[in-house]
Amino acid sequence: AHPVGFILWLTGLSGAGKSTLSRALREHLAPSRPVEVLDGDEVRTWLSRGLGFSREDREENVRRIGHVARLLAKHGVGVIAAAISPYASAREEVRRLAAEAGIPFVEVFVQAPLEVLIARDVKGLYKKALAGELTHFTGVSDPYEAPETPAVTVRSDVDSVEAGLRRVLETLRQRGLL
Ligand code: GGZ
Repeated sequence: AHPVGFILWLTGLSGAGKSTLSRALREHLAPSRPVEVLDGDEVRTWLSRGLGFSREDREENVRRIGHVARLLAKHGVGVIAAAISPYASAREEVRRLAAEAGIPFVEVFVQAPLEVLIARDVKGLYKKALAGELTHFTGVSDPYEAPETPAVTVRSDVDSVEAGLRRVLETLRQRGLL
């Protein structure tokens, strides 16, 4: 039978582990069903080329990701969206439009304390932001509105990728999406 499409929306700070968790989810799910990852970083090369990090541009980025996610999910794709998506209202808009289209929307909060992200700083962006060289950097010089009622929270500083993966899969299972 046709698989049920859904939107799994990963929100969290830069470096929190959204892309890593997305890849793990894709690898786990892809053998048995259509899956697509929409990663903010990658989306910004194509779909959202030219958009910056102002509130308006981030909202527009999130709106575009949400739109493509709906188009795919409508046809049975399990969509994994990974974007900082710092504004609760923008995430709620995606949720609302998904609901109106009858598409399950599952919000995942990929969480790690800012101190840990600053210490890791894989791309050196936090260092730049803290030095004042990057304005509007989420968590340092730009807001992040944590989800109040995510379907699931993954703590990337405490949980292994495996553990995070299991927790998200369990949530999908509980919702009858796997
Ligand atoms: C946040 C920024 C910024 C600023 C560049 N603020 O961890 P990364 O590096 O690889 O992914 C981040 C990405 C953020 O894009 P999103 O599309 O996820 O953001 S949003 O949902 O808010 O539209 C980060 C990098 O771009 N980056 N400048 N100022 N992250």
